[in-house]
Amino acid sequence: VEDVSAEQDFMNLGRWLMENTSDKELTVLMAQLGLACKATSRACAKAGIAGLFGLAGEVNSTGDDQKKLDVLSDEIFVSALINSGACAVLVSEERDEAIIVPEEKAGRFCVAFDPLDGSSNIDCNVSTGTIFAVYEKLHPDSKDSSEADILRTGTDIVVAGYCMYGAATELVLCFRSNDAGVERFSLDPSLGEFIHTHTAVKIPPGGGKKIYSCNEGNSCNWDAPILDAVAQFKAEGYSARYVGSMVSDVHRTILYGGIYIYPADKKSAKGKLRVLYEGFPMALIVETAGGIGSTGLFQGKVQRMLDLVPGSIHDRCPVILGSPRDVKLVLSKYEAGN
Ligand code: AHM
Ligand code: MG
Repeated sequence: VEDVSAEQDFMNLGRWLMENTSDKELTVLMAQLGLACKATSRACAKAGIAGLFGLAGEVNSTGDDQKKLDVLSDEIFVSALINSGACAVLVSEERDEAIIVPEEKAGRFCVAFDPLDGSSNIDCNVSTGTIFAVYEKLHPDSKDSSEADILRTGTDIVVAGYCMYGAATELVLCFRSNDAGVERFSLDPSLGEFIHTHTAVKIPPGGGKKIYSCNEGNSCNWDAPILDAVAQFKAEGYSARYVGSMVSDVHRTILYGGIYIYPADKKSAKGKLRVLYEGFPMALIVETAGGIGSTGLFQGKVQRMLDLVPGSIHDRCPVILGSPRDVKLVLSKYEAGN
């Protein structure tokens, strides 16, 4: 019933943006991001037929082998964002350096993005996603732009979002200034439009449908608080669910409740996930939905993730996010250890 009414309402992304943002430049930028998500969705859906599975033969900024679809989706987003005329600085997981947009095409915003997250799932047709964070330049009227415009705390983000390329392609947006909060849009492939389906999404408080999500293959390297917390989840009858694509694992966590953990460990003192285009946008969305996003014990203290200041564009941080009850349980283990 909900789907039918959503369709009859014809609230597509374009109309939703026009009704909910007074900022024309931001509206154009978000429409271009939506278009790039649709192009990436189409590329993922056609990948087998178009010969797009497999490696591109390159290694990206963080040392991972690049897949053909990683490269293609990066080009899609860079081109869409530069041509929006709304961007000054772009940071992509797939590029070592930030892109400073030439003055004739530059605008007020900076975007950090992972164009196709969950690379290990590309070739076996398991869900992947795009994650992005939009900032406004420190000095919007200045012609000068640099990495400093984007190396800022997560609390400065203007819009955070992700797009999941799953059984359906779904776009989730969170405008910091919008009262509604976390908004869901579903791609209707026959219309080629994102249709608004849910407003003000809230995460369950936790402890209901009990799910913990982490790569337990790394547990031999975890610290005692993470081991204790996961042992307690199991003792309380939690189910394990782990896709290995952050977008899917976090999307499920927001909708069903539970916890998603990618901690620091003995091998990786900063964890695996990147601050600017993985940790921050997801933490802002989860917090806006009523959840908690933390780093756990990191750089000597237990921190709210959004308060970090990344030191470099590809910086990493540990990620612990989800329902308040479940995240608090993990944090209580750190407190008990102090
Ligand atoms: P990627 O950016 O190279 O795709 O890596 C990020 C992904 C996340 O989507 C996911 O949560 C995590 O890496 C999974 O890592 P692991 O395979 O170590 O469990
Ligand atoms: Mg990634």
